[in-house]
Amino acid sequence: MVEKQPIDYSLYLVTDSTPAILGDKDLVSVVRAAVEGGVTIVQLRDKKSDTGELVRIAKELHKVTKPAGVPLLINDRVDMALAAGVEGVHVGQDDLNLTTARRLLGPDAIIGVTANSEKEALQAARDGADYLGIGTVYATPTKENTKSIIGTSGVQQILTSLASDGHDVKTVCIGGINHGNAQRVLYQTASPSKRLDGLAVVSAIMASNDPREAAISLRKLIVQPPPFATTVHKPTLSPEDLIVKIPEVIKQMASKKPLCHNMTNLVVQNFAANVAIAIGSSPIMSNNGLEAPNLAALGGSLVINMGTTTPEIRSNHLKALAAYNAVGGPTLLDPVGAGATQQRRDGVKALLAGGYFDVIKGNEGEIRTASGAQGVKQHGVDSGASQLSLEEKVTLVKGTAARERNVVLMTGPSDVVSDGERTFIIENGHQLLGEITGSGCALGTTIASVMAVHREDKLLAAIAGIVMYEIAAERAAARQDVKGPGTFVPAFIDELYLIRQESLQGDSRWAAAFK
Ligand code: 3NM
Ligand code: MG
Repeated sequence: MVEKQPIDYSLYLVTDSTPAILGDKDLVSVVRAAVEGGVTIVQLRDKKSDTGELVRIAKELHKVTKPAGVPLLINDRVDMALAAGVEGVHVGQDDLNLTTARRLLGPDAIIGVTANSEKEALQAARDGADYLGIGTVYATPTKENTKSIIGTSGVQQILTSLASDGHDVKTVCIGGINHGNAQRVLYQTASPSKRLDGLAVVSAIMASNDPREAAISLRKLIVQPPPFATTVHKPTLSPEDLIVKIPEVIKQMASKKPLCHNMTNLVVQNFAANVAIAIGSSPIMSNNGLEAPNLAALGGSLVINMGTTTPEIRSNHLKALAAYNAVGGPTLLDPVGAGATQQRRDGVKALLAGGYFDVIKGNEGEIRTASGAQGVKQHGVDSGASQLSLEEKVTLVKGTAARERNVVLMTGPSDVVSDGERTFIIENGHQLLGEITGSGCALGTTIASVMAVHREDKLLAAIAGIVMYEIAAERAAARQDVKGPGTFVPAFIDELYLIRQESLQGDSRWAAAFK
């Protein structure tokens, strides 16, 4: 048997001739420009034209794609692929089935299938699809009545299940992919066992005024990892290692005084800013997304705290997230009260779909909601009674971190933190932290401050932040003059400051209280 020529799926253009997307541009000219710009495969998708017209368009496009060595496929219509003599077809779940299409087109034709679920993907792979178009990733106005929106996590799940079923079928994903999310989608969809071979786009190229440039810049994005990608091997960390490394990392932070940009709620602005100063970072409290690009350029980190939510604040959060993601500035999400209201549930979804967070930090209800659990009931912003065993927490935190390819921290009497591979349970802290407002929020500020200087191992940065914070709380609570929450707050800020000073002087004994 002759092996098929390998096909490059990295930038897959799906055409659209509707005025809303193509505008008054000429379809053939747009495809020519896109091919010049580097699209590697093209699908003619036209749900409106008559058969004769469609065959004519296909032949025109083929004159552009064929000399460039770019395969041309036709959506749905096997008859037209045969009539126009193009390289293959793409069939949806409601179209002609794959086996019939294969029989009609022969073994050399490229046949792709739309897959929305693990079941559809496995079936198509078993039936011999050349590639799968996995989606819909994000809601998109380009396609009416799309099935479920599966996000990057849904794509990752499908890839994992294809790999465990032993398929090496090629894969692209589709739906709402653009220049702003291309790198992140490739990064976050990758499972340890299988990654996408490319991205399929309609409007990112077809609706562009400069389709050639749109294709060139997408190609550039696709071939390199996003600026926030963790590329280093993740070293194993023993508790003994941590006792040595934590004070070093804190010293590194306090001596560099990084900027920590907080988009936080009305209640904790002042407290979080004081905590930042005490630990040795430089806080800026700004909820204006328009100034985030300037701030991100200063090399600091970003905290997005959902404690105060309005539609306007959400749009500022998304702007700032994009600005920090673009330069690889570390970002932390604190999904305050995520399970309490529909607004907040939608908010956390929109933020996770809208950008990358290096760390997601929250209490049990918040992390469960962020992980996609249904029916989490939170009364206000407090965690409420715990519903998960420690074992279940570990599974959830680890799984969510692997899915998002980041660090997830669930705070509580035992804090559980994981990067999907390495998981720690931290037993430091004091119950007085639960008696004051904003202690969780300012922990986010602390972790983000550490991450701003220690980017090579974000799990270690997160652990260093937690441990510094919670040991300071233990030391404050142990003071003779601390009688309750009121006297605890100033003592706590003092202890954070003292731990910073000790670390700067190379005195690392404080970290021995780590447990
Ligand atoms: N198929 P844009 S989504 C053609 O989910 C198509 O199967 C989809 O357009 C699917 O890149 C889609 O403009 C449209 O978001 C994608
Ligand atoms: Mg179809």
